[in-house]
Amino acid sequence: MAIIQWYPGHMAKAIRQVQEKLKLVDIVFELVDARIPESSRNPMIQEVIENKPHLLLLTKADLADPVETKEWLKYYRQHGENAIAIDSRETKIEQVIIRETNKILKEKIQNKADKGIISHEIRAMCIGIPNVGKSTLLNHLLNKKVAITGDKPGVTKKQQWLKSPHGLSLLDTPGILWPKFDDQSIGTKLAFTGAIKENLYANDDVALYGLNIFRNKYPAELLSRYKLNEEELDQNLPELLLSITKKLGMKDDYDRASLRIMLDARKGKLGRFCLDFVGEVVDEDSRN
Ligand SMILES: Nc1nc2c(ncn2[C@@H]2O[C@H](COP(=O)(O)OP(=O)(O)OP(=O)(O)O)[C@@H](O)[C@H]2O)c(=O)[nH]1
Ligand SMILES: [Mg+2]
Repeated sequence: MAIIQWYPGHMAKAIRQVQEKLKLVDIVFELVDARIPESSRNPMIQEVIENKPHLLLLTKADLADPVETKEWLKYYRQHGENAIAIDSRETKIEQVIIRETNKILKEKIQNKADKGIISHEIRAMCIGIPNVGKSTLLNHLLNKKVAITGDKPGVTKKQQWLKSPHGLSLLDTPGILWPKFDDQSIGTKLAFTGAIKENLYANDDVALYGLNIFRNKYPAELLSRYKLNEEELDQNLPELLLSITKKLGMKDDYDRASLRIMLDARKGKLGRFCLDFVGEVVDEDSRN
């Protein structure tokens, strides 16, 4: 498997900028991808925001395996986190987020009120890995399209404050990836779901990794989308990829087929899926 590794200077700068702005905000909205909630959680971000009230938002929940999402929410809540699953493009999402924010900040708001400080403004910072839906969510909270969004990582280049009609002041931030991954599979999952720039990984490595999970967890989707039979599905992984390449009419261009598989998955054409499973994390916990 090719090594996915980088350390773009602007990521370090982005972390520094988050640190600088933290004291200005009441709450942090930490966005993770519901398909890979753990793998898309940046440990550097977690370290920086440790002592801040914070709401964990599992975005792209419309694309994630709903059974697994439920498990993840249970898991996070058991670990004392405020977590909800959302589709950032949903128009009604602002009501849910404002309700949760008020719940989390209730004590703080009350303390201020007791001191005679009545403020209707809540300042929040949106952070997370690239392409997780930060700017999309902000646009919905603001009821207008002010933040630039795009279906590729690295769209937002710098921080900007935006004001919502509901008394929320929001800080949009560029996506932050961490410099290297302890576990190579984390980088591969991030690549598969679209958080990493395309030129940083080999399509076939990433597609093969995803195919393996789909074959185990979501075989019906693979069978029907690529018109495979059970025998073809049971071949070793490179052979399975070649079979799919042929079925797609791409002869032996498995690189192109690999890209197609990833795009199909990202667009939901292979059904709703997860690549992180609560069971695996729990197993690790019990080993420690
Ligand atoms: N299906 C689905 N798509 C979403 C959701 N949230 C965002 N998207 C799409 O994901 C893509 C990335 O969204 P952005 O809001 O630009 O992501 P970002 O986190 O601001 O990305 P960077 O600025 O690159 O860090 C866009 O094509 C959005 O339409 C969601 O909840 N569900
Ligand atoms: Mg953005």
